Amino acid sequence: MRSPRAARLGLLAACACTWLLAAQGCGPGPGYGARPRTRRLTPLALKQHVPGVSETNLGASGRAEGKITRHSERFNELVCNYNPDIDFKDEERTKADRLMTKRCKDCLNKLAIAVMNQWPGVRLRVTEAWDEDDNHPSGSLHYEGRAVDITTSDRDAKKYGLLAQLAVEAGFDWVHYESKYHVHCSVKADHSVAVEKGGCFSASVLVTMPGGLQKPMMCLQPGDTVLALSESGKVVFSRILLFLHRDANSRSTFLILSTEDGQELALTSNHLIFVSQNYKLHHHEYHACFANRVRRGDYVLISGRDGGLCPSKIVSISVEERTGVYAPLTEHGNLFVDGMLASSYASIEDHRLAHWAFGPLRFLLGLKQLFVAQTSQPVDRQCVSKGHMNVIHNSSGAVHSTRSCLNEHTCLRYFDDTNVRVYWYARLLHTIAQMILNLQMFYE
Ligand SMILES: [Ca+2]
Repeated sequence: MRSPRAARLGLLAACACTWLLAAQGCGPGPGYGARPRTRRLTPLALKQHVPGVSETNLGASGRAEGKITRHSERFNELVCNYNPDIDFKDEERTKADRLMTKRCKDCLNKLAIAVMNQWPGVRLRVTEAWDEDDNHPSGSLHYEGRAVDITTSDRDAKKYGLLAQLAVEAGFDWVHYESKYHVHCSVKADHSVAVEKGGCFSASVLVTMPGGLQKPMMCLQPGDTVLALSESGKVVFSRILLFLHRDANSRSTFLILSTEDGQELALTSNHLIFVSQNYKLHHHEYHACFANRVRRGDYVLISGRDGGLCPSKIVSISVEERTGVYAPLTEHGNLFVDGMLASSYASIEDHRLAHWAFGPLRFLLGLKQLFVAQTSQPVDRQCVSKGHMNVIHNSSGAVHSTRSCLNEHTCLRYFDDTNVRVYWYARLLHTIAQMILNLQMFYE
């Protein structure tokens, strides 16, 4: 166990580093360390690997986590890939070449399509995936189903440099043109990716703007002010500083929390929300926990009609797949979403520590928004111009028509071009936090 003091000191060091990095640009961007999109395909050279660090580096596939055997508990982390567009060598006749982690399977399936597009009539071929026969050096990611060795179905070695580049594009976290006979690709552990993806709200959830207007999350912009809670427990308006994560196209599983008062909030299971197991009136008695810890009968805080706070009981929890993920960071580190008080933070189960660690960033962005003139916001005009005006007003009956109407229209199209995966500051803090904090604090 590391002490909270050590954790704070470590995160302070992280903040110091990020202050230096911030000088290089503190606006929303594609994310620190994110791989730039390559437009022209350049084949990898034999023995080249991308990225240029070692495979188990945090910036590539990350450390090995131990061998998985058929009898270990982690065996059920592996999935079988039955993609008919991929040839599996399966010389072991055990289907081991089809077994891999979910992330590995997703990348492989993407690559299979890219291969067919690149060379019509040629398919992707897997010669090795999960290894249960000790055929690799110790620490190999093949033992965890996180690595595959691939070729093309025609075994034309001249294609392998380009195949490696296609694998990079398909999202593998480390690709190595290892030998003239195959390309080796590997991925991060699924649970570490779930954390890195951040916790988010769905596109259609509503936030409350000044004047009582309600706006769908997908139309929200940095600089907008939304209903939030101050440290002293007052319901206030708080500025959106940026999006820690915004991706209109990403498909995720959301928990739908419904309260006895009719509110319904969709958020990912690793997002923090304030709850109490009992009916409590004071906001200090509500603690932030991962959404997947919320149980029926727990209480959340909702914004009352009189501008105050009131507890509301969770009466049902369901699961739904939705497209679009959004994580806005407000000045106060929280906001009311669909009337329920939720944190701006995710992945680490300590709202106060997260709010403190994001302090420097909030300060810088607060200054920036004060001094830089607000740019025009075409999306706002679009959202209210095409006949949506009637449904944005705050009336409980109008809420549903707002969602269905806006889903298909202009907001999504606008944000298609301005997606922010995970903001670089959040990504960096998370990497450093992984090194210094107790692992139990992380979402698994
Ligand atoms: Ca094999």
